[in-house]
Amino acid sequence: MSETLLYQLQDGVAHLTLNRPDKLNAFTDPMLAALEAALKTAERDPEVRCLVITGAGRGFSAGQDLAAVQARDGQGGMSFREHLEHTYNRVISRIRTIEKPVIAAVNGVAAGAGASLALACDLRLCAEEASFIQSFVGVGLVPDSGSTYFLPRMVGYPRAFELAITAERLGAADALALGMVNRVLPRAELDAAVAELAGRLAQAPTKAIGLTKRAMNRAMQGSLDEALAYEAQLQEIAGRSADHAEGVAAFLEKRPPSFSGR
Ligand code: LHQ
Repeated sequence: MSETLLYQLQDGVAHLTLNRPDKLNAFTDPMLAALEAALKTAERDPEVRCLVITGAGRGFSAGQDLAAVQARDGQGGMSFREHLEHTYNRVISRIRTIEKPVIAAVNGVAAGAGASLALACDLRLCAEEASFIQSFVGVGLVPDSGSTYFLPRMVGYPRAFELAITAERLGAADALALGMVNRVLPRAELDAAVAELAGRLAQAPTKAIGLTKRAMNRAMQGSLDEALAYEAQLQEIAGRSADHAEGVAAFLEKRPPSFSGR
């Protein structure tokens, strides 16, 4: 896909690897463009039924490449709003709207927009040496790329606010205790655990999982009444899928289901 973003499809799982290991996978514009393109490809490809995002080397991502920011400032400054709208926001929106599960395999530090990217994924499996830093305040910025949305919803307002204004480095075990991540594993076991989960999800009823994601995203935004009505609407669609019929048939026939993703 690009030098800075590797893309590999294997057994229904699209692997997206941020690939600037010497800079802890800090984001540059070409890398963000490649990430957006990769997400678009994965969304459109019916062979893809699960996505995994990870980082090459010892980091997940250190967020925006600050050298690139400085270089741009030297050329007369930049509009942060336009930059976010054209790059990060598109990536984050795509992760939330793609109706396939997205796993962040957090292999190391996730800082600034790198932390936001990890938080935007549906599931987070972390290495014991992984950590999360809301680094934005360290460079005089507001948390962006979705962190102000996801973090308070995950850990509650008081802790989220504290993390945002202190840029405290949160280790994997603490992130687990706060409910920010799903599992923490020794680094040597992370890849196998991610492969097992992704493989399982790639065999699961993709339609139902996609609609579950849509429903929960909607529920996080609206009222209970809206959530109940929207669940009913989406269940109407899921209820007509081949995988629903297969799941019911398999249960009644006392055999394991064979889901096709349709
Ligand atoms: C880096 C970076 C980096 C460049 C490590 N850039 N080189 C901002 C602006 C515009 C619009 C959009 O939104 C944003 C959002 C943001 O993401 S703001 C937050 C940006 N990120 C940060 O402030 C984090 C900066 N990095 C760090 O604090 C540390 O590197 C952490 C704590 C992540 C890791 O520390 P260490 O494990 O001690 O590694 P290191 O600092 O030695 O870094 C290794 C190399 O990576 C080093 O390069 P070098 O050539 O000296 O070996 C760093 O300069 C480079 N690097 N982060 N964001």
